[in-house]
Amino acid sequence: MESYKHKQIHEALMHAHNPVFISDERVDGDSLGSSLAMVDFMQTHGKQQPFVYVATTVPEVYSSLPFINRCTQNIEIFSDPTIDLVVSFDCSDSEFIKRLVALIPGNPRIINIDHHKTNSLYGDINQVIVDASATAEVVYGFFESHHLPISKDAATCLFAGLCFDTTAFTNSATNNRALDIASKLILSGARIQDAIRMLFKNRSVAALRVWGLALERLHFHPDFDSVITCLTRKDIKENQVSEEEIEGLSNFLSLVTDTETIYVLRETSEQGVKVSMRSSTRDVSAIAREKGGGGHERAAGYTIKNAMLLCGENGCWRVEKIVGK
Ligand SMILES: [Mn+2]
Repeated sequence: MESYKHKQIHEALMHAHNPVFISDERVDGDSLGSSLAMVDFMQTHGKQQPFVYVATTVPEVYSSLPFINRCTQNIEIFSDPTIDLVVSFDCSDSEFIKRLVALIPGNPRIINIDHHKTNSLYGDINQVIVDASATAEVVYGFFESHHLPISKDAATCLFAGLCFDTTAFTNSATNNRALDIASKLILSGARIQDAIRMLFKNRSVAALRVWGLALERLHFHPDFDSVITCLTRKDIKENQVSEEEIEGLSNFLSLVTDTETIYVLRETSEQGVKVSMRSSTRDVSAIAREKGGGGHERAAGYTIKNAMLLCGENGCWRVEKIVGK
């Protein structure tokens, strides 16, 4: 089934006149790496390099990724009636894709390439492999099933995706296949130092200070039956760090703590509380799905709307709904 779908994807890409790629709403190493590797495929096969639509600015750390200049935040690209194919990468949220596709005057086919357990299979072709460690692994499978040589650029993109989603081959998403593919990508010339730098060497002192606040507040919370910590909008504002800079805190905590399940609660700029969960034993994607979020079995999240974080007299933090909303 998997290789049959790869064949269908290959045919659709080769026959498309004007395809557009879409990276997940949350732009990260995997959504970018997997979509840009596919841009390389298009170029190698004599096709025009498609645009990769990104919902937010591409973080500076990814600026060295090959084909990054194909990323655009210009939503106007969807008004082109000649678009006949849309390919989404690493995106489990069907609403996000449907909203964008609705802007296209024509009736394009949708290919959905992903590995999230919560993916609702919204595409005409759904290549969603939930035990893949990253969407980059699924895209690697595409190259492999067609015996396509992987260029240095494509290898670098795919390696960045794998490295991002496995937190440099340390988290529970790391499996034999991820390591096997990584070694093959290195043989194909992947620039591994670039990927490592993207992942780790990008925290400002201010961002680490905010992480410090989160470390101080770690405590066991009986309601969640987990260790939790939190960051308020004030913490983020006072230290002048972007939300993007504090992403990765939950990955870091789950890497270095000896607890099974960790929740990181963070006030968002839109009066909500974003809950990010990591667990080595529980299926947190089920909790996320129940609350309208998404993710993987061991790493998932959701947002509580119209809520804020409050610190009680006992030093324990709790989520408080904003009254009147
Ligand atoms: Mn991913």
